[in-house]
Amino acid sequence: MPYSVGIVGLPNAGKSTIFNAIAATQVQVASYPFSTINPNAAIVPVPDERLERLSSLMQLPKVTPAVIEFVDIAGLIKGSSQGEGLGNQFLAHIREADAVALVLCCFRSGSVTHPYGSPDPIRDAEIIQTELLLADLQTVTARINKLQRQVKSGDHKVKHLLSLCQKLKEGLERGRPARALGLTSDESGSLTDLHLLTAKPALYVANLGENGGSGGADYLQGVVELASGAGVPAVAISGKLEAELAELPPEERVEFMEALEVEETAKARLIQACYQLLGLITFYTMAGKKELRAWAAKSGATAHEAAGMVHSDMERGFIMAEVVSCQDLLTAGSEHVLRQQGHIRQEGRDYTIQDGDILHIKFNI
Ligand SMILES: Nc1nc2c(ncn2[C@@H]2O[C@H](COP(=O)(O)OP(=O)(O)O)[C@@H](O)[C@H]2O)c(=O)[nH]1
Ligand SMILES: [Mg+2]
Repeated sequence: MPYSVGIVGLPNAGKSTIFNAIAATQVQVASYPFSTINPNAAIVPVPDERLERLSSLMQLPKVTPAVIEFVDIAGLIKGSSQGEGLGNQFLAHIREADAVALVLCCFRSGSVTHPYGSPDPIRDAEIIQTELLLADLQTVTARINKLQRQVKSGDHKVKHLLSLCQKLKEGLERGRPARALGLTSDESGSLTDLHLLTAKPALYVANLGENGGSGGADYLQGVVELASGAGVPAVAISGKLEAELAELPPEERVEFMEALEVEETAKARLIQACYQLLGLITFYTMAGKKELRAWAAKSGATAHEAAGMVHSDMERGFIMAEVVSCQDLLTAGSEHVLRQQGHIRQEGRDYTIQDGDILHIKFNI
């Protein structure tokens, strides 16, 4: 399955509007045949300028982008962590996501009611954060109770885990999300089965009105400061405008964007920000000169792991990878020139793939 981002926020923050704008670019990718079953989930291509340039250079019959999944999660309200509203459902869906995008209402509208009176993105972010913290506190407390029963056996590992969970609980009680507690990767690793909501990478999405709207700039400034204080990214988007753009036929969309003097839609920036948030880099393959394909891999993935993403046969029979940087190929203009220039490297299974690598994997069948 592709890496996924859960869209979280208060009711009427504009989650579904943003989701629909993003979902309009949905693609059918053969490897993810179940992508259309859940109407609240969309598998979308990651906007990739390099892929476009490679595509026009190489002219292969088929081009497949890297994808990530977005999930429109039921609205969260005060008390969701205690089962209010659609509490349990929303918690379960966030648990399944690899990262969360927190949508904050930054628009005033006569026709849209705000669940707590009027927009106040800082207060709203706090409500959301509190619910996520409370949900995690429940999870950790339940685990501590279980570990306390087990620790009597004197198992060293259990003891260690118990003290880690206690440290985690103290942090959560102080209002600190798990991701901000400075856990080592070993510590985080031993807590993965808790699926902590506040351990997931998060970003703030400021949903602005169509033309900034009244107070929009102030709201945005508040969100930007909040995000930088919390060490998370912030992205501004006008959900309604993006949803309207997404409905236009492509030619009209271009005209519209030119009129607005925007080159890249906020939607594209949001998808790219989520891609980075997930810790993903892109590598490319050109299978049998038939398909140019971009793949999303975790930063730090090895050539052998990349081979496994492409095909299990390649993973099993891996011999080596011929590696070219996408930039070198675009500059040289052809593989032939690259070869002459000696820009094609041969790398072994433990090679750490770099963003923009083009891999040609050699393997035994
Ligand atoms: N004026 C304005 N209305 C918006 C904007 N974004 C969403 N809305 C409206 O707010 C209402 C709730 O949006 P929706 O996406 O369903 O919110 P959700 O509950 O978070 O999924 C809908 O009527 C949207 O049309 C915006 O940027 N400006
Ligand atoms: Mg909705």
